[in-house]
Amino acid sequence: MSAPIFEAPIHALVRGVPDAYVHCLRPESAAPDVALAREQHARYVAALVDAGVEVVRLDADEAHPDCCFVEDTAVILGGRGLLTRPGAPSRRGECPAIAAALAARCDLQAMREPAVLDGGDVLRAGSLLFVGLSGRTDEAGARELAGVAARDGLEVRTVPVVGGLHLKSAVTLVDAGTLVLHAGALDAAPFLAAGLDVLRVDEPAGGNVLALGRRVLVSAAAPATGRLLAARGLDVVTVDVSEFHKGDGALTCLSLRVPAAGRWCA
Ligand code: CIR
Repeated sequence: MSAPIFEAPIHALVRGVPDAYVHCLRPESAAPDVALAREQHARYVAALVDAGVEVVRLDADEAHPDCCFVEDTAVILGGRGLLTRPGAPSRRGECPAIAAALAARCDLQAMREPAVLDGGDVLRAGSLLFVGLSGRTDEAGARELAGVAARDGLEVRTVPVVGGLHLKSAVTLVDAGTLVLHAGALDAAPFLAAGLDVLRVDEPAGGNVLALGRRVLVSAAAPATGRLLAARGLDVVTVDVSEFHKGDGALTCLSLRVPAAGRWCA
């Protein structure tokens, strides 16, 4: 069987920003402006559409202030996936609506208590799944994912996350064999050991970019990262997600991406 090809996702699930977003889980920082967050969300969705991704939109859920950060609620590996048990108890109620929306697109297995895992802690690079052990994801969660992933021949490798919310707060995929990593936030050694190229950047928001094939979305808060990736020939699109950074989120968090059959995506 030939290895799957890295490509832009075919579908992406997004969820609206509730009024309650002002009460999202966040560090001690300024409260987000919900109206501006909605405008930024609309531009983020437009960037996905412009990249050729078919977007599936779910309504906001006022009972769940963090519901727009859909990435944390599932890990999609193609035809198969894991419905997570998010590390923050207040977020677990986000999952049933996600399960219903994904039911027709992939075969989802639900995680069992007491394991916890957030999708923001899962970084796929080819046949490897790096799983961040963070304040939201534990060893049992990594084992649950490993069980699902093994059926597709994928291997889980755990990585300690000491600063920051999630693994992907600090490191994300740029292309099939390259990562961008916020230097100082995370040790590059596990990724280098896997044969990946690692581009180190100094901007905190630069560690989280969203690769959609050759196109890469980069936060407006990381202009030097955008220039670095453009110089490598990538099609960089800058998206302002300031109000999601205030909620400890970034570009990947705002969508759940589904690859086409026989493909894999960021
Ligand atoms: C949380 O603390 O759960 C949200 N305020 C932010 C989640 C960001 N998600 C992500 O990085 N995948």
